[in-house]
Amino acid sequence: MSRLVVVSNRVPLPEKGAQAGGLATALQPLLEREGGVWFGWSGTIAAKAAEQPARISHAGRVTYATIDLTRAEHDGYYANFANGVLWPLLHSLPEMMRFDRSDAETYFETNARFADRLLPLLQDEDLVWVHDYHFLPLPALLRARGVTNPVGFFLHIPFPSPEILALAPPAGKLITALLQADVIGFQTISDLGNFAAAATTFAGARQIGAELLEIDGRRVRLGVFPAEIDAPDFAAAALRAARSPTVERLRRSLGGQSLILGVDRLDPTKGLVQRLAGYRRFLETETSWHRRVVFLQIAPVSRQDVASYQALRAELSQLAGEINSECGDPDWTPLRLITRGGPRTTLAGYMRAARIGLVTPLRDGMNLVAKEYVAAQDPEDPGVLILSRFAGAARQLDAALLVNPNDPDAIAEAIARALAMDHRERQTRWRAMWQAIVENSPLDWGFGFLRALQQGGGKRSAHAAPAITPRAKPSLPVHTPSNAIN
Ligand code: GDG
Repeated sequence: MSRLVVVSNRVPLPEKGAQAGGLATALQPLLEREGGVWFGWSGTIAAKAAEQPARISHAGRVTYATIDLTRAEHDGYYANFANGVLWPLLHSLPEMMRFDRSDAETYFETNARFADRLLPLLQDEDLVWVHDYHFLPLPALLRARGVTNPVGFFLHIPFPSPEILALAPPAGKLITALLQADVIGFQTISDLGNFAAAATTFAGARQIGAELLEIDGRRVRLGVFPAEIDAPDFAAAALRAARSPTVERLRRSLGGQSLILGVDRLDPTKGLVQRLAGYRRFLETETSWHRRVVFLQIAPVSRQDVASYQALRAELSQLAGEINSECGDPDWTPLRLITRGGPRTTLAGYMRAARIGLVTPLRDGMNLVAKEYVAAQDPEDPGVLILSRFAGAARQLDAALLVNPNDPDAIAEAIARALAMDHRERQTRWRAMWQAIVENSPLDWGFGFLRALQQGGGKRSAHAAPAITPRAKPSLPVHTPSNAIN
């Protein structure tokens, strides 16, 4: 069987503990089961980083290989270009972008250093799977170093229209470099369509099939691979956690009030400012709900080395203070904002305790929290998911209350509607959403991509890559909506 080599900016090193973030949630089950190499940034900045080889450690069947970044690499590649230009642009939020040509240069140079450090770790039969916007040029940089292995790329975040992409000066260079991958995967069909349009516009590719491009006589396969969670497993974790002292404490603190819950990395794309405005509008217009409802927003700080993220944290704290001081009462605090993360299982228990899951990103590749909220519900008495129509997850979870996250009135109305929703409608909506996620898993997602890579890749290799065959699915307990969590 081929060895899997995953490349992602952040690597969930076991000694660092669980971190908030969808990429690790999606990938970890596959790596832990199949084994392989996980290569990326250590999370450390070091003056001598450029001279060091990759640091290797092992846990279970996974070999972790990480490199440090210099301060200049961190600032130019990671903070300024990946997170200050590509992240907002790919989320179609160009007003947040701050472009500087020297950052773009550092981004390409740092990608080249990642390629240099990865090269000695690669073996002939490896399947190389590169992840996300930090590494758009990596496929070309690996080819330039003679790598003939199948190289796949998956984008966890959305892909914008060519007009928006064009706002970043190196758009053509980025797309041309990425097209050196054999298979390029997206969360939704519209991301794929936007990419195909960009590839023809900026890189001279020709679309020869719905999911097939041709460039320089080579074929590049595109595909849609929506990121998934293990819903039965998460449901079981939520049921267990619901009985834990931590979740019991939260429940007691509510004193019978209905819980509205948000769980998001503290990130401008998650629509937290607009969400708080929507909740405030709800409190102003629906006074009969005062003292009967509490909104808990868990927003673990993320990318605090990026200035705009620090500013967002301060803005949210201020908005939360205003909501509580202006809409609250001496005996009632309508909003709890927590910027610390917690164990994923505890979050599962909180989700089960929540009457409403409020998931309103301005735009999101997929949004696994939405799927987790559905999985965590009690089938006999499920809560209501309020979901942004601009999250990739809205395509599968269209039985949620779908809202435009830019419209505080729409969020306020959806909250009022969800709180008033009768049991029958809650159950009907929940069952439809459960059906949409229960048959999928992160393993199927991963194997689906790797199968495509095996079929689409390997053509440059002198010898074909041996087949990667998914083993039998792990023996999950049999779950149906009625027996899943009882
Ligand atoms: C990117 C894309 C795409 C949250 N807080 C804590 C914690 N979490 C976990 C959640 C969930 C994950 O992090 C967040 O995943 P999302 O998908 O919601 O969002 P991103 O981090 O932006 O993920 C996204 C995803 O990649 C996968 O392709 O869906 O669109 O932006 O699993 O439960 N986990 C822990 N502590 C926390 O405090 N342990």
